Amino acid sequence: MRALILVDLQNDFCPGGALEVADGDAVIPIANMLMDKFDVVVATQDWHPANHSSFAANHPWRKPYQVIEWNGLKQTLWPIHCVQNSMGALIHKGLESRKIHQVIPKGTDVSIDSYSGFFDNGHLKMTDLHDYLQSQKVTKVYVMGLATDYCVKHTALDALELGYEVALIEDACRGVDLNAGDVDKALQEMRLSGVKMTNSKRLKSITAC
Ligand code: VGL
Ligand code: ZN
Repeated sequence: MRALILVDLQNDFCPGGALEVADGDAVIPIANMLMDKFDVVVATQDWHPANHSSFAANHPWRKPYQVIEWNGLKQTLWPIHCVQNSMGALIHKGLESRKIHQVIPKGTDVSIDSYSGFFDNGHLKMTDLHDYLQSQKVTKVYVMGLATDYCVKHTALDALELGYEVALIEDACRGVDLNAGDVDKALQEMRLSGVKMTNSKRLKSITAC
């Protein structure tokens, strides 16, 4: 079985949101077009408690986008985003969300961030995503969403590590590019690790992926 993984298609990552990704909402119609073509559709949802350690506001004297060491891990500090039950955390209203079979919350633990849909950033705990995909007999995952250089990249790399065949739908991702070149670097890293690159045009022409 093949699964489409929609990464963090949430208001806060779209234009006007707290951690907006340039042109982030442009991938929503692509997701809508692709969902019917997959056996399984899952969506990850960044879902932080208000006191989350990835928020600069929760660290005295720190500003967004500074990098600190936190519990032995490098942590980029972010503006407050995707707080549980807030508007910003909602899946973008343009997404045909009834076609999503399973939503996977992540980043729920105060003390550790979780870019990947599978593991937290320390690879200490798993979300339910792997179990769910296993229960659906998924062997290949197609990854798309926000942001290319953070949650998309880590989700794709962890999927590889867990033994899935992984394809990135390149035109259906947008990145933060905090430092110019970050997105290109992320794409390169994925490619070198074994993630196959594809695009929505190619997938559109086939009835079932
Ligand atoms: C993300 C930064 C912080 C993402 C989530 O979805 O890529 N980036 N939280
Ligand atoms: Zn986050």
